[in-house]
Amino acid sequence: MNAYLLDRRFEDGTVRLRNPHIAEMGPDILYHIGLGSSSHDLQDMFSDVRFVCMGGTPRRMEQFAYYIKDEIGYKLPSGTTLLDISYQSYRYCMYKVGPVLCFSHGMGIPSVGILLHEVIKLMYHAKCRDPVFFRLGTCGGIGIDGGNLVVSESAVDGLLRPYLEQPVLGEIQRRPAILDPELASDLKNLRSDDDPFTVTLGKTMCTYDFYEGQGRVDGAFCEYTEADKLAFLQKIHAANVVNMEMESLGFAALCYHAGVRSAVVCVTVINRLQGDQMSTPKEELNKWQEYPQVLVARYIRKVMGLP
Ligand code: R2B
Repeated sequence: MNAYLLDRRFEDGTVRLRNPHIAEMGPDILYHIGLGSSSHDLQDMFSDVRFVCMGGTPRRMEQFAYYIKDEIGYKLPSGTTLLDISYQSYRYCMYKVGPVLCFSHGMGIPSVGILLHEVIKLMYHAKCRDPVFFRLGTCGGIGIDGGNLVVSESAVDGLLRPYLEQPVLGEIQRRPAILDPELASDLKNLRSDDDPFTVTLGKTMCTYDFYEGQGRVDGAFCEYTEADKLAFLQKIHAANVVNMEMESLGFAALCYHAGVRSAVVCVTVINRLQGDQMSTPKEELNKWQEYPQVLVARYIRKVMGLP
């Protein structure tokens, strides 16, 4: 078994829930994704899922669902379109394309965390085997120009600490934010020489805020200088931080705790050593946001044995 997983899941690859209450409970309502263990036959609907792909916005993830459909040659019955399975929740979107589940996760650790609790339980109820989770996102590069990919080798918080902290019952709970190193290196190796992007493997700083939390000087408030900001960015760059975003710490910590292999692939939309403002034209940004999808689709095709 993959060393990263240790004994956190069952021998047959199904998800071992680290919550004794769920088995004792009656129906389990997956409130934010509009599903439930008694209202839906989750095993029938989802047991074939092998890849769970998440990204910030519903539009991008709908687009990814159609892209992966073509990439894996998944045929929809004629005259039909993909349906947002979670449309009743009005929180996250969710599309199923054969063995691939696509979700939007919103912005920040709390949003991705709520989704992960419910998707991990979904994997458990559906008895999915060996699911692999991906976050496909955007980020600020540290020393990397816009339009390039970063595959996170690990996630750290704004103090360079490699774990997720949150108060639970009045005490601080700490969970290590560990990503699967083998998966990260497989993804990096899938870059081809014709690609318009580079792929860097490195540490990702995950923050609780986009403005002051990432040392920007263009928020509504700022109590430091441009020089202070650059000194901080250079300091974290020297500690091998190559990008900044707002979900990887929660994503890595919860997937690792659940015994689910996971990877974070983000496209840089700005080089933070050169500025803060997002001035790249929309069309170019849209093009760049397809790059994580290209790499993850290649991985999925490879695992599925597609040419
Ligand atoms: C990247 O982009 C969003 C902020 O604009 C946030 O979700 C992130 O991590």
